[in-house]
Amino acid sequence: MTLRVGIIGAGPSGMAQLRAFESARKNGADIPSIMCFEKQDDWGGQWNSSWRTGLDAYGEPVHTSMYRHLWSNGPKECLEFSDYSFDEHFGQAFSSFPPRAVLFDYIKGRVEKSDVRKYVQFNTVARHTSYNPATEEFTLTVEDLTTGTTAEHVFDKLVVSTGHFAFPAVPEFEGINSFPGDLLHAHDFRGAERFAGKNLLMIGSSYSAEDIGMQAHKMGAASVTFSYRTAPMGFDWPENTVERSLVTHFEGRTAHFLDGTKGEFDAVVLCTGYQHKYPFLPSDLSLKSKNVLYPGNLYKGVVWQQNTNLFYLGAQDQYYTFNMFDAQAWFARDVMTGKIELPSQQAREADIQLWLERLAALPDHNAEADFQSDYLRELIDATDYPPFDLDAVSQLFKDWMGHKESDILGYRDMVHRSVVTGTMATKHHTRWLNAMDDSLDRYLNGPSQDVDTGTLATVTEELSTK
Ligand code: FAD
Ligand code: NA7
Repeated sequence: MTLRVGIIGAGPSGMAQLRAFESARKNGADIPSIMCFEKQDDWGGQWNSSWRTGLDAYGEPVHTSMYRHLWSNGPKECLEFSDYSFDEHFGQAFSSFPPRAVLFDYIKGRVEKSDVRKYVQFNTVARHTSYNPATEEFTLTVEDLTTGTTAEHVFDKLVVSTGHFAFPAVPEFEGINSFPGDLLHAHDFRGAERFAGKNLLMIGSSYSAEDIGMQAHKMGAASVTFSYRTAPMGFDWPENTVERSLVTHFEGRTAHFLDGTKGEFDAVVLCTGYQHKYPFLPSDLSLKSKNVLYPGNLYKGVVWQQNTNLFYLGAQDQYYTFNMFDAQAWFARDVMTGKIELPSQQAREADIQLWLERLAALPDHNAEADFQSDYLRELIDATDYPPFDLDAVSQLFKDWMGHKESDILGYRDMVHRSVVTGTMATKHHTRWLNAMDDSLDRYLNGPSQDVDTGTLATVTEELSTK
């Protein structure tokens, strides 16, 4: 009987799984019967952003945490698909840190050309899963959100690619209940225009805090204060930006910090990360993890230890993104089809422990980038995913982190070379700090496109950098 594969989620990870099977089919392999379920009305996951917060039109939790004015926070050359380059998709060179719409277009382009949309049922949410060990079958209950109709599907293999930046982690702080200003989690942040002229407090010290804080600065916030739990980010911040220790409590608009200082704020953004949450899975199949580079219980970061018919994609914290999901999807595909034979449970456990020990000993961010590069190397070596120079990408990550150290507002103006095509990115026509129109057209076609909508300052900046 043909193998039956179910894929939950059609974000970049689920799209990678579809592409992996399509690539095998093109190479002459018989591929399984595939069904993919996506709760939104389009694919792209986080990149398919929305103005909505809270619940969507069907009363489902809004998935995306992305916002207007989001530009790639790492060089595009670090996430490029090795089987579908930026050159192939866009036919022109451009800068290294494109806005969301450009990357959304890129990831969609590859799967649109692969004719895999037919496998995806959109507006369909995974509700419940059960596994029958006797028959080794999953029964997945899904709901068509447009009709409210549920259906059951039976699969031999199940791929969980629902992401892990959609369910916010929201801690409690004494007195926060009475804070009279704007109060939100990063998940519900959609744009920093509302913070112009405001004194803003960001709790957290990772990507969301840094980027939303600098978005607010870009949009004219009066001040930005970061509050860290473990360690400050330590960047050379612009004026009116400071880092403080953790908030101990609030009194009205006043936040008190552990170091005894205090400040008055108009708005608070909780940039306190996300929870791994898989409400459609029973607890014995559900990954419990913090946001780490190597979650335990997944062999090669992909295969569920106690049930090797279950696969997770993209469950790691991410230096690499799209190309890592590819490497994982190719690996998962080959395990599913038997091309890769799994070692014993004990050997798999020993392998997981080796990675966890190495993770625990990583001294700094540079070592983390090398760690994830080595992880990709293992996956890619095991499959026919087109290899690319992982050491060169690791160096790109290190260069990028160095640029952030020297200029947190200017690192997105730097350019990097593709390891896939050798193409050097071109300097963007507008410095990130002055770029207010994030559309694909304006990004690719330049300032002349929006003279009538851009501010005078923006146009002047564009002309002076030409
Ligand atoms: P997701 O993109 O989260 O996609 C998961 C999909 O599963 C979604 O389409 C969702 O609707 C669907 N789904 C969820 N639950 C169900 C269900 N029960 N039933 C059916 N479907 C379901 N990466 C970068 O490379 N560069 C960046 O600049 C960058 N910026 C980021 C900024 C933010 C604010 C966030 C949150 C992430 C950012 N990332 C960035 C990382 C991003 O997570 C990855 O690029 C990528 O989107 C992860 O893909 P995924 O498919 O694993 O998960
Ligand atoms: P991350 O990278 O998981 O970081 C979460 C941050 O939140 C981190 O600095 C944590 O501090 C902090 N945190 C968590 N819980 C608390 C509490 N209780 N109090 C104070 N601070 C806390 O999430 P991000 O949202 O920044 O990034 C996720 C993705 O979105 C990422 O891939 C980006 O590309 C965009 P810690 O250092 O653990 O003490």
